Amino acid sequence: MKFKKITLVLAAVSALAFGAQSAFAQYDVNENPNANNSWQGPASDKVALNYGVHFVGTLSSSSDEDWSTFTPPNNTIGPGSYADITLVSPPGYSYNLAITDSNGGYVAKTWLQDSGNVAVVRIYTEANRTYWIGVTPGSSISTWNYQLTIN
Ligand SMILES: [Ca+2]
Ligand SMILES: [Ca+2]
Repeated sequence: MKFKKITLVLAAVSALAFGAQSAFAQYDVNENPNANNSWQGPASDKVALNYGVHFVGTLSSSSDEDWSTFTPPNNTIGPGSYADITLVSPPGYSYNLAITDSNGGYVAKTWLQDSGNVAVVRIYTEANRTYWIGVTPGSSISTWNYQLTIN
């Protein structure tokens, strides 16, 4: 993620003021297995991801889809601002990583890596926009967790 200097200063001040509450802190969030986080499920059942969040989930069946939302904070938006989204599937598996807007529309993305169980895509971020990020089964699923992160 690219910052302007002023944004970095603001982030540092914010980190001092709010400590672990900073938007840039690293922390883990586990999927709620009882939530309907399919694409069609209610937005309230989707975890709101942010920079620095490690979302950990499991594809529990070949029809399970896990969708999260990502609304880039306004202080991270600027010319050329972007987010790199990383999906680490269980070893030996390669789950699908999908990114849409809230209407299911296409979001332009660049593949930075797609090898083995690691996929990384870059999207250019815009103000006041929510992205939907989906992890869906590939050809087979594992009982192991996958991890989704945004940097
Ligand atoms: Ca799941
Ligand atoms: Ca699900």
